[in-house]
Amino acid sequence: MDKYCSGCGKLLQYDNKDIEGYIPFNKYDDTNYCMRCFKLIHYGSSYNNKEYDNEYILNYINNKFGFKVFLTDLLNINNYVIDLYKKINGNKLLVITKVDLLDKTLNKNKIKIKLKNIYNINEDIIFISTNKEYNIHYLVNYLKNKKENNIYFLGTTNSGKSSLINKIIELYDIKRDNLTVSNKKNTTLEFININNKELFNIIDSPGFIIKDYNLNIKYKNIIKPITFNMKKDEVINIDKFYIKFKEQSSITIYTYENSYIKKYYKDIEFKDSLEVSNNIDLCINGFGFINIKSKNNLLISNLDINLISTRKSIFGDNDGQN
Ligand SMILES: Nc1nc2c(ncn2[C@@H]2O[C@H](COP(=O)(O)OP(=O)(O)OP(=O)(O)O)[C@@H](O)[C@H]2O)c(=O)[nH]1
Ligand SMILES: [Mg+2]
Repeated sequence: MDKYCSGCGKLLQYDNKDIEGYIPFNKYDDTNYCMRCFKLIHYGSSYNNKEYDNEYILNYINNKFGFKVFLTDLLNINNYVIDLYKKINGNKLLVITKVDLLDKTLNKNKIKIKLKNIYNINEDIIFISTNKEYNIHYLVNYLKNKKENNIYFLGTTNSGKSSLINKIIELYDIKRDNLTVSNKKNTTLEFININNKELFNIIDSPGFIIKDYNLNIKYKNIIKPITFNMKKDEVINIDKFYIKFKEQSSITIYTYENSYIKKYYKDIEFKDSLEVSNNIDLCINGFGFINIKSKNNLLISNLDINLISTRKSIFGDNDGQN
């Protein structure tokens, strides 16, 4: 009988070690995990994964009945991610994960209202933290009330889908091996059905992939907003990229706190430019966002312009602080 990896969902096989689902023949009967998951779980390393493209996932999901939960963390909400969310048909919910990473002074309720307005979201939005078990029971009860047999957990890679499902398995005593979780992209490789008597049928999924800024940090820290006053023609250097402000403005950077930030006048070559209006967020996929208060003309260096999108600020005029 066919056997599937409990961690990533791939069909287990002992024929080809270069193909996913591989497990040596002598281990086949004793384990429920493929070699790749074993390495991810124990050493945090793995070989390259095949990626399902976003269209495939959307197509698959849009042909299924059930309730759909879309996960993303706050720093990764941008036009590209919301566009994917909007392409999901049927009843759905937006879940903002990893709120343990948010500075306590950020007002989640205000952010929720802003997000709904800016991105025109009619569905509910729920904030959770799997690590801190924040709102997990609330979310499960919310989903129970939907009275659907199948609940699909979708979202960008690394948004925390499998971690959340593992937590639900633990809290509701569901008899099931843990799904594989890692900070690498594309950990889950298939749609994985978790049948159970305790709750609804849970389906994990391969994450959507979005081209993003490769922020080279190992551990993601609490997001502490940092504010600077940029003078006319001043340059800010964040991690590997530079932005020059043609006009004076206050700016606030929302990213992981150990990103390297420096400010100075510097004449370097700027390839790209971008005009922005008052009080916008400059979203950089995979990095976070920069709130820019005053209308500006930005010169940008060493940053792929395709990773950038702008929106009205999610913090309004008072920075969303309590
Ligand atoms: N700080 C924090 N980190 C979390 C939380 N939930 C998950 N993570 C981390 O986020 C990373 C990705 O988690 P996964 O559960 O593998 O994400 P996924 O959405 O299943 O990813 P794919 O399978 O690649 O689509 C891991 O390093 C987790 O430890 C959370 O509540 N707080
Ligand atoms: Mg996963």
